[in-house]
Amino acid sequence: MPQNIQFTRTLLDHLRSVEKVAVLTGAGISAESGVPTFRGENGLWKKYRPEELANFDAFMSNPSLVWEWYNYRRDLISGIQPNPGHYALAELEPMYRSFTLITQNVDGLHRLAGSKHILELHGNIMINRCISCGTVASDVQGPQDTDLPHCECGELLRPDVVWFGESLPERELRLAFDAAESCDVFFSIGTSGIVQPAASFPLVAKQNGAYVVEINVEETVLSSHMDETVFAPSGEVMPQLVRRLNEVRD
Ligand code: BJW
Ligand code: ZN
Repeated sequence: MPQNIQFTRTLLDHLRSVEKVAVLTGAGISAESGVPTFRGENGLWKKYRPEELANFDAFMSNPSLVWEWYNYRRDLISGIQPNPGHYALAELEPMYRSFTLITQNVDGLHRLAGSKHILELHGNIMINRCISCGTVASDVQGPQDTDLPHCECGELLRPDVVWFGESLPERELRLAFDAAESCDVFFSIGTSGIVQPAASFPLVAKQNGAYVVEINVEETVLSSHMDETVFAPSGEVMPQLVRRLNEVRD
């Protein structure tokens, strides 16, 4: 039975009057769909930390291992659905003149839930890209048994995601900074706030005068910077928030 979430009058009043909302999501928003988060108790895959697998050197020194991780995650993601947290964000979007959904997730669940203005900061796990010529392959097939997938140019294909030490896509990064700088309310949902540059967006929003809200099941390194924190699962919090906003002003 979902708990009854209390929102402050300040937050509800803001959300009923402002025009620009920006949201940053992380792995936690997909947790209730069954996608494991990166960090924390269930965050490890075969005892590897994400930092050990999500980098180019790891891929080049053991592409089979890294492909095994991505294939495991692709299989998992292809069998799951968005949860009420994703759907509530899609419902929130048309209520505002400007609504930007910045996601660190590569699972595509926001799009599946119906969100439109999405910035995928870390790419999309279902797409392959050549490590040499950059050709993007829409064929989502990973390696079969021991065969590694190759581009027509002969080089290895990799998942089209952003690994540690790599630049984020330029357009998405610029639009995300713009949204953080110009929004009236900023939500940080289901992210540990450890990975840069995404983790800086809530702080940028706050420095520029936004009302900043965190939704997470536990405290994070960002919590103390927030105007408001709600410590409960996003799949419970977000639908209740949208319901409150749709109620006649009391
Ligand atoms: C719930 C919940 C529920 C659970 N409801 N909540 C400045 C300072 C220090 C270091 C750096 C810096 N700038 C750059 C760096 C280096 C690096 C970095 O940040 N390192 C840190 C570890 C310190 N950053 C980079 O390298 C980035 N590139 C870059 O900056 O380029 C410029 C540059 C290049 C070279 C040198 C310097 C600069 C790229 C980062 C790429 C991250 N990639 C990954 C993998 C993507 C592909 C894939 O999916 O495989 O992205 S790593 C992984 O972490 C993934 C995630 O998107 C990302 C963030 O994780 P997230 O989403 O926060 O998940 P968790 O698991 O950490 O947290 C889940 C949260 O949910 C928890 O808080 C739970 O409590 C909560 N939760 N259930 C609500 N039901
Ligand atoms: Zn190629």
